[in-house]
Amino acid sequence: MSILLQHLLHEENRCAIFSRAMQQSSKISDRQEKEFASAIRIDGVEIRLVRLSLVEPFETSFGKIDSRLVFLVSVNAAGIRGWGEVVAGEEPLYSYETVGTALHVIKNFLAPTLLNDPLTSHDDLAQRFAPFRGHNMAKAGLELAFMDLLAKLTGQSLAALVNGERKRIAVGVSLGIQPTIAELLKRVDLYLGLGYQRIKLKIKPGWDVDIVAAVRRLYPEILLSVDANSAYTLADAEHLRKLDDFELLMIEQPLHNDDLLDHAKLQKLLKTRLCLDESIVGQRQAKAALDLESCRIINIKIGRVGGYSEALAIHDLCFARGIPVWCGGMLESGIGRAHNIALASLPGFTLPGDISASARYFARDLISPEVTVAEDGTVAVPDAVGLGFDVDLPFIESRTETRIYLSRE
Ligand code: OSB
Ligand code: MG
Repeated sequence: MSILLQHLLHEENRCAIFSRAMQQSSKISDRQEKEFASAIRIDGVEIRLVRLSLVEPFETSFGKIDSRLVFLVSVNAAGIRGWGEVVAGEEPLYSYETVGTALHVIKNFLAPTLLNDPLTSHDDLAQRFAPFRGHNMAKAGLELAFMDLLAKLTGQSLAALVNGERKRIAVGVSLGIQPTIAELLKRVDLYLGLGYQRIKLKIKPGWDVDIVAAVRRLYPEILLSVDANSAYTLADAEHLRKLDDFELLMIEQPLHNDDLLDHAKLQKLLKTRLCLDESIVGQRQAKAALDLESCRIINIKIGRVGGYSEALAIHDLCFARGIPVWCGGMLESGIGRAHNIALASLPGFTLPGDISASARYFARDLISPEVTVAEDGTVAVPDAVGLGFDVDLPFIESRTETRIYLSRE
């Protein structure tokens, strides 16, 4: 074992590196009492693009996919490997980022900043990424890998590293647009039977009020929400007001991704709470949205906001203002999902997340054991070190379409 690792794993040093007493702190570095005694020297960054078929197509207002090109990033130091995932899609539909843009940005800009000089802290990593504008999903992928590495080097779970508290998290399922209402009802019935605590229906013009009415008629009591992925404009306000009749938990991202002002106008016209997803790309947008009253709930996705530090800052801001948050999903593989589970263990995550069982997405996941949802609609937060799941390398290898290894010059 290297001297660095021996040092980091020593119980006293571990406690010195991260103080768990500092709850409510927005920065990971504030949870850290001092810089690492020895800096972390990253030996290499590996990128793998892995094709996984979805168990069934997933359709939203912006498109339909039947597989994911999963973008895995791993970093290694002192013989230990940390894993992250870039959640970007193959086309710039949910956001401008794609697998291609993330590959370009990581390879040419982000990874070189980590490989050149040893890292002294999480803050150090954030400072190296800060000059680069946007590309949050690319930044997050690398940051997640670094966080898993950090958790492993310091002998703790990811949830412990971010001061997560919950042992189990409540989860829901996001149901795509279906060919018929009958097909949708079949899926609602299936997932409620499996225990899921909340059903989210993807909507778009022509697939909205009627389907919500049909689901509500059969299930008057369930937690039910809708997600429009920016399919409407303020001119649709009267139509969207019809959704007020169905006691929805929230309406997620009805309007354009960068329009906080129109969301604020719409929120004033509706009884149902609005939740923002696409609009919240960082803590400044979160603060602006709350100040403007553009929404009353926020969906936090680590990828969309650029990593854990930004996700934690949004969590802390919402927690302080009594705004509920929940953890969104991007049809991640188990590796991205493991990070979502750690994040959702924080106390402000009071609504069920889009963190479904591995089997809801893929015939076989990249981790073992796979993520499972208990009958009570909860997922266990692992307490093993790092991700808390084993990464299934042989299976990843068998599905890898592209592999790129970046090392020090
Ligand atoms: O808007 O929340 C969304 C999937 C891909 C892109 C955007 C979204 C979604 C989902 C699925 O709703 C959430 C999941 O189960 O991963
Ligand atoms: Mg959404």
